[in-house]
Amino acid sequence: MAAKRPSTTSAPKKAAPRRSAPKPAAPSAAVEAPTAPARNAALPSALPTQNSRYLTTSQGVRLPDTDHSLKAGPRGPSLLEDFHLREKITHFDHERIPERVVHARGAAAHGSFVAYGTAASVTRAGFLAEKGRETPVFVRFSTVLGSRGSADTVRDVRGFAVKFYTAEGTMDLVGNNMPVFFIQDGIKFPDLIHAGKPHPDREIPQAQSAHDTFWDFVSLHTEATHHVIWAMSDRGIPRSYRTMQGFGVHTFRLVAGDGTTSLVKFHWKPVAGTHSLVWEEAQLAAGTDPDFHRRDLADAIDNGAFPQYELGVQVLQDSDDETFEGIDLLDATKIVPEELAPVQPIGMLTLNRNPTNYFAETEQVAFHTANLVPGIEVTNDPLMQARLFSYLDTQLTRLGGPNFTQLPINCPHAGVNDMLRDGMHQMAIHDGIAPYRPNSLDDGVPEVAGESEGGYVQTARPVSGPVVRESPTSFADHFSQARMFWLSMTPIEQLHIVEAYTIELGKVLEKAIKERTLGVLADIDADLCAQVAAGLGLPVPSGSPASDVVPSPALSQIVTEPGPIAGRVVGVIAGDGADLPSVTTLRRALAAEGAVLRIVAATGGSVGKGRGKQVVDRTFATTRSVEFDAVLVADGMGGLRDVKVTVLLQEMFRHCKALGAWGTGAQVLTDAGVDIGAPGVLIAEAVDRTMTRDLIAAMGLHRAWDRAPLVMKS
Ligand code: HDE
Repeated sequence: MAAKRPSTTSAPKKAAPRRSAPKPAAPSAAVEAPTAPARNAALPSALPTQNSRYLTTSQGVRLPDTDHSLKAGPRGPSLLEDFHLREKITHFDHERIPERVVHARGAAAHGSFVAYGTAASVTRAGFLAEKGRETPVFVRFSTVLGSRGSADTVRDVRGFAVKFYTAEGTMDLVGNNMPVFFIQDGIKFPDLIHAGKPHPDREIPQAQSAHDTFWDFVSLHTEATHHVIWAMSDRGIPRSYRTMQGFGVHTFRLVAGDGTTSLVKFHWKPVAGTHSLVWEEAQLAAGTDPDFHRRDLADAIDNGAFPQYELGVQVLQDSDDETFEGIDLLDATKIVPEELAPVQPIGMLTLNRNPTNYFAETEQVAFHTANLVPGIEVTNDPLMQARLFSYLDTQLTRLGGPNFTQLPINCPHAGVNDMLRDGMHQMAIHDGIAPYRPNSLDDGVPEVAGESEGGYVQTARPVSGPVVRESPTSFADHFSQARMFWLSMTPIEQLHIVEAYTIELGKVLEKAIKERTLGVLADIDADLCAQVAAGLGLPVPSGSPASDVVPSPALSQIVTEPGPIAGRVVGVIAGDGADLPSVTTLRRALAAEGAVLRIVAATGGSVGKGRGKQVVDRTFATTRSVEFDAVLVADGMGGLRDVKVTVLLQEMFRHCKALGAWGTGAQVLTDAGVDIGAPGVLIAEAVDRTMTRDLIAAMGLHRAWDRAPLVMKS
């Protein structure tokens, strides 16, 4: 008999359990408790997959060894009868599912939505209308073009998809962080995405629009012009998912209790304000921390700085021509300026829990634009109509069959009795013998529900017209709202737009595509066109921009009053000789605002001695300026010379972020070539009330844009 081999895997040291660690049932020599309690209380079911203390096969057979395959002798071949080896490897081989065709890269969080009750006059959807009603939600943010492993901070549109688990059934609001779209008719979506994705020959570039096929398509297809200028603006590089607006994009039809209908546009407004990165930061982050947005979201929630977004609606009259002030409400390339129709707040979304398992929740969540509840209906927007087909269809491939609504993350919280049966991965054990209607054998159940019983009864809307492949003539204006967007920007935002077009087109190889795009820009604005042409070294074409465009100041992101700083991060450069008691004072003041302080030092471990000792969060080698919203140098660091610190401080300065020092720390700024008299550079003798107040205010403004001319000069 072969001697029992000792395991070569040494027992791991016990680490402190993570919040999401599995909690196995109490050990028992013989029979264990049949099921563990569901760990994820918000999900209606959690299968018993981790309810044994012992390692088992998927059939529940306990295993003595998972490090050695079964072999004919220690040096012999592996045996086919090793069911554990075969199961382990086979399952591993099938661990991946197809990534989403678009929006593959995402991050998500659980939370809840609380209605203000203000929507009661326009919709009978209880989760919007009933004051104080709290509805669980799952929200997934994403980029559009990149693959699952691509960087977060690329220039792109961001997805903002919200699943409301309402008592009347699941409602999905699958929106973006920009209120318009590149195309007016869903039939063009494959063309748009084929143009935006990497070139099919070499599969480059990844997660970028700065390449020939994208600009070829959008310059030939001018209805994209409005969305493209949004993507080239600061909106294309958000600071955080927490600081991003969201939009339903399409016009929806809301139905009130008395049957009256209105047309609405949905808006999510982040309580933390709408803020962006600057381009150099976005690029640095893509390299130094490709998970920048994913990490920021998870960290903020872990730190208790729960991201919040207020839901609002622009309510417009449901008229025969579905038009408001000359704006065709079925055209997804148009917005309704907030100055013409104010956004009326109807509820608050709070994200307060990170997913337990990325694959089970964030990857397997299946949004669908046709997931609607009574009181919310679609319109004839031809972009929206195509989406009503696409999302269910895509889930069939991505999730391997029609039963994906049984996955815990996709399970409605409302009662279900759907008569859908069988299919791949059927997890339910349905009762009864009559999954059809009418039946008498299962007591006539399920019954159908009329409007008064909460049934989804579509508003009877008249439809008529010849069968044609045509767009309404009102869809023909492709430039006036792009011009409105341009004219609504402040000078610094306009500068960023010019830079973005110049960089993107600078990466296009075909001269004809650049020239054609300049022709498009000329129809937006002569100045914009001239500046981009100058950057590209090409002649300036003439255009005919619309003359009667009124700007919409609500489109600008620049704030003049400080906003909240919850979730923001302050780096303090410190060392053994630093004034650490003041670091503690500062940490407390920031914590009171929901912000986090991180000590940055030459080496890891801790700084200081005895009771004043503080843990080092980052070293000069492991951090980069993108991690911080503000950086301060502590008193006592006067003699510090380190090229990485110099780069860090220069980047903070260049990106117009708050930076400063107290006491001798100011010397480090001067040594790094930072102009300590520049806007947003805070120099103080000591950490006192004035200093912390100024720091909080500077971060609340997001950037010291007044510094921009100095930065450009240098
Ligand atoms: Fe999507 N879109 N889309 N889309 N979309 C998908 O569905 C599609 C459109 C949006 O986090 C896919 O489950 C078509 C507009 C988001 O899981 C797919 C058309 C808007 C997400 C699909 C559009 C969006 C998707 C890929 C033109 C903003 C990610 C995987 C008719 C209002 C949701 C999937 C998540 C995902 C199709 C246009 C937003 C292929 C055909 C307009 C946020 O079904």
